[in-house]
Amino acid sequence: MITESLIRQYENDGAVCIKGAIDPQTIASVLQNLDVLIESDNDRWTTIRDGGFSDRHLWPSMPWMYEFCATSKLPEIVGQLMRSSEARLYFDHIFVREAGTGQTTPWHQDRPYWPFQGKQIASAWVALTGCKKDASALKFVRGSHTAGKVYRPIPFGKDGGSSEFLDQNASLEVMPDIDGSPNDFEILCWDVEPGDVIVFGGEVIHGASDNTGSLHRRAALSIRYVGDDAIWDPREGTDPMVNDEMVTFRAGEAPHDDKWFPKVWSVG
Ligand SMILES: O=C(O)CCC(=O)C(=O)O
Repeated sequence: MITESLIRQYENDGAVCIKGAIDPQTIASVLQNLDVLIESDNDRWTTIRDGGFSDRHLWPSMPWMYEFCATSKLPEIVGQLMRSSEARLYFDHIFVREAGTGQTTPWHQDRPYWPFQGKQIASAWVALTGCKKDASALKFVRGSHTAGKVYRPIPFGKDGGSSEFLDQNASLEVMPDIDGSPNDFEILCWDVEPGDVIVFGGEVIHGASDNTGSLHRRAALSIRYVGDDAIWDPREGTDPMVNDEMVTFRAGEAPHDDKWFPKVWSVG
């Protein structure tokens, strides 16, 4: 499935779309589990905005999620695209946007939110429903990962601490106004069907538009993996979901701890 030309495209653009990477039965089963979650416990959602839900890091407590992250084709796809000899699971991240909602995902890079340094850090964003370029599709600033810039992360969650979070990252450059300067940025975006997978690196700028133009819920599952060059860097203000107290390695070391970062794929 992963050719040399696709790897080069990933390296140049920062993101690639692989059509039909996950089979329909698997998608149906993930959607079923997701429906149970949405119906069962509204309080658990870490971001509740108008018509949008998000939750993450379910794999340690939900076997169905671990099975999907660890035994589907995803870790191999991501590992090969990163040219890594192994892939370790970091976390799963659900993004649901109801029909008609004006909620967007602002432009951002992922790696600045996470306690890691490294280039071999990537996400596999799995379309659980279809979506169109003009309604909540994921979009990227093509090649933005090659500029060597780390922009200031902005808080997404409903939990407090936003101003502290902003202070901790105040030294970083503010994200440019991408929508306001369309001639300065080349945008990469795909219409997707259930089972299509977009793989993108931790430093490419990405976001998603609202779902006002759609009559359907948009649901996606983004699975984060780390590869050979990932180094633990638990800086202030990074996501505390897995923190320094929990792991068996120290800052500057590779995250070789099978409890929190299980090795889910390796070459050969
Ligand atoms: O699906 C979305 O709206 C956002 C996805 C995203 O930002 C990510 O997976 O890092």
